[in-house]
Amino acid sequence: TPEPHAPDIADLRRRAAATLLRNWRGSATVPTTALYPHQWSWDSAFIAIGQAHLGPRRAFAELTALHGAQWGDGRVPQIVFNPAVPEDAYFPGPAFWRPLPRHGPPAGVSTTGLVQPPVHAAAVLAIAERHPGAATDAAVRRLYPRLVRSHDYLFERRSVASGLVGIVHPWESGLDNSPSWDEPLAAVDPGLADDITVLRRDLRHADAGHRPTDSDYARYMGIVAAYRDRRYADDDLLGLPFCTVDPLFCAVLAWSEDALASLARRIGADPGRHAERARELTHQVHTRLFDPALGCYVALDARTGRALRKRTVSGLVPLLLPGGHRAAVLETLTGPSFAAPGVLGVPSYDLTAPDADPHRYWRGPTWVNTTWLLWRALLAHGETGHAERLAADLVHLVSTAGFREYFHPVTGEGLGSDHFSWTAALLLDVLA
Ligand code: 9WN
Repeated sequence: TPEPHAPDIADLRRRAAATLLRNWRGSATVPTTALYPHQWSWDSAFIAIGQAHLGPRRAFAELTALHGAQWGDGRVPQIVFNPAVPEDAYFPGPAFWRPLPRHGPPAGVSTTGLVQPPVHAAAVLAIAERHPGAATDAAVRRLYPRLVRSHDYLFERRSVASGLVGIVHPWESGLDNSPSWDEPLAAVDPGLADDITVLRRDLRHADAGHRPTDSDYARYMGIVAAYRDRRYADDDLLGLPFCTVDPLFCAVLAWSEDALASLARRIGADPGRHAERARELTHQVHTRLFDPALGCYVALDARTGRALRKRTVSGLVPLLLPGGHRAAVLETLTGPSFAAPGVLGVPSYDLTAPDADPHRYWRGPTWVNTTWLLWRALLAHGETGHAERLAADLVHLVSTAGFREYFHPVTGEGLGSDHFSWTAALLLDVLA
């Protein structure tokens, strides 16, 4: 018999599945209804990993829908806009991103011009491993060329700092207002500064103290406008107002490139090029982004060449990769910055830093997706004790506060939106 306060796991699983069903829109899933009413790129990868526990059909459908919006140049867009949703339901909506270039999405499809961390090939491998068989092989055969083109885009068009892969907007990191971006953002001209509060839709659905600031948003818009005015061309990345190298983005790309090698083997394609690319990027991350004094990896400002020396959760994610500075990162992950007594999950930022804010988005709160990535990394290295602690924390957070977007890392208070898809999806994976 369970203890009186032990979470009811079967009930949690049912509620997680109900959350995914509630957010399903016929061919893909929204991250949550009011705040994010369209399809997001890396959300869909995490969602597919959870859907795979309910069956392969929607898991593959989610990623097929996303790749249906793939650009002519191979990029998989950060947001695929749902044409049935009003323009002003989300800011910045589809009109702000236009005109989209000739190398943009298929005719009639509206998207942003940015990307997000490429978790997708790893997600496809996770679905395939859970549901082996002829139908899965057929689905993998259809998705594989699209995944390859999206990775080719990143390796070829986004190559910066000789051998690393760059991002051109904080939104591309997925960790939008991470302290790592404070320095490069301070040098960006704010666009639209005057009307930003009026334009922002997020503030209608979430507490302003839990979101990025107006000053962040003004700069986000300035960067988008500059990229849009060049028609999203990538031939002079350092001439854009923002261009950085992010440890999470690069580590996830190397991890997913390795997943592409496994997918290639399954369908009789050549895994060699993928294995080689994964190895080379892994080597670059380990040798160029590690900061021994901080005990973690750090981002790089590609425009100035400066290391962005902040201890964020992004800098722990290279633990997903083979080799590297495993012992040091493990010490940081389990030490006072991220795991002081009473801390739940992995906070998004070093809680001992003077500028940590445990309520504000990616500047302190615990998120399920980044905690999940580290849970996977710990399991891969046989660190089962630490992995089990993270899994138990996630179950505790969700069973007490609900399927929230993020959580106060100490009190466990639920923050941001509710009924959040990747929280539900990844909990299903942790409980499997
Ligand atoms: C901008 C959808 C997305 C996540 C990001 C998260 C947040 C968007 C926003 O929501 O960003 O992409 O409007 O704040 O930071 O990681 O993919 O859930």
